Amino acid sequence: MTSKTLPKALKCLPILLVVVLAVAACDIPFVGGRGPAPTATLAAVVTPPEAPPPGTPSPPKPTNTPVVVATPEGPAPTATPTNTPTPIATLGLPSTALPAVSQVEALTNGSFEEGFEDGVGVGWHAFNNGDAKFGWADETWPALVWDGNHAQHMEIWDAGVFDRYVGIYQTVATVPGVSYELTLHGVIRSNEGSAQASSYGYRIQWGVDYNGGSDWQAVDEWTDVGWDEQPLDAGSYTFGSYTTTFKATSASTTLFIRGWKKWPTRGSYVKFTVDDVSLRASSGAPAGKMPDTGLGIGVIFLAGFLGLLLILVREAREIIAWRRERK
Ligand SMILES: [Ca+2]
Repeated sequence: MTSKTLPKALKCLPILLVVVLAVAACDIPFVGGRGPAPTATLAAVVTPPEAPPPGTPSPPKPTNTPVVVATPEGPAPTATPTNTPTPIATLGLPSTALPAVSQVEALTNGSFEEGFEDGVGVGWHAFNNGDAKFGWADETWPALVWDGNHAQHMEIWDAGVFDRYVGIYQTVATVPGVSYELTLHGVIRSNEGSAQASSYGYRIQWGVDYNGGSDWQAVDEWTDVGWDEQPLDAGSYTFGSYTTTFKATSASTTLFIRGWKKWPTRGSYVKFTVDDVSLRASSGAPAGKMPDTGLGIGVIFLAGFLGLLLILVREAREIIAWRRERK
């Protein structure tokens, strides 16, 4: 070590100290520090009703006029409904490869306030499996509207065979690998008036075609939303609310919602109401920004701080060596 080393080292020291002090003075979210913990608790939270509960209108009769479609020669049911729990998407650490995803509503007319065509909400399509009579309508009875002034009404009657389905679906643009939160609200009404009386004969389920297809019978898994039926003319109703998440696997995903009449009871009538259906990205990141977990910034500054310490140690050793050399 020569005598020229010392001025260089001493010249660097103040700068390094200033940098270290500046880093220490900043409120930097180091890992394990005082920054807020990541909050990835988006899965399977039942949304509390925000809209006022259905009122008690009179007279207690629905005012909708369903569009009837009789299809006596429909194919035999091939779907095997299951009531297995909904697969909940896993929420891991943010990935640098995660695409920018808008958290705006993916569905069109999910609240059914944007009009109907032939009884089906604009943006949605209808389906059924025949061998019964089916109807869709613009529900405007306040007791059966969750938000706004309209809801989607669907019904089945004159069913002489098992497992009749009536439903709606919509295909939306999605981002592969991103989790989406599905929310819906609704009511099931029947002649029998209760799940016990009908032997759980009427259910609402949802399913997804992860490739954006329109064939409801190609859906691999249907999930029950857990709502039990209520009397046809109760006057006021308790809305069911349901929230879950699933992960998109392609750029196009189709959401199916169906009402299910299990038993061949021709004299039994079932009416399904669905409203405020929502599908939003639940793990997306605003464009150009990583999720704010504090992890990335903390690691960067921690690495910088350790680098500065190494430089200081090295300079100190050089000073000691220089002093020994002078002696
Ligand atoms: Ca509505």
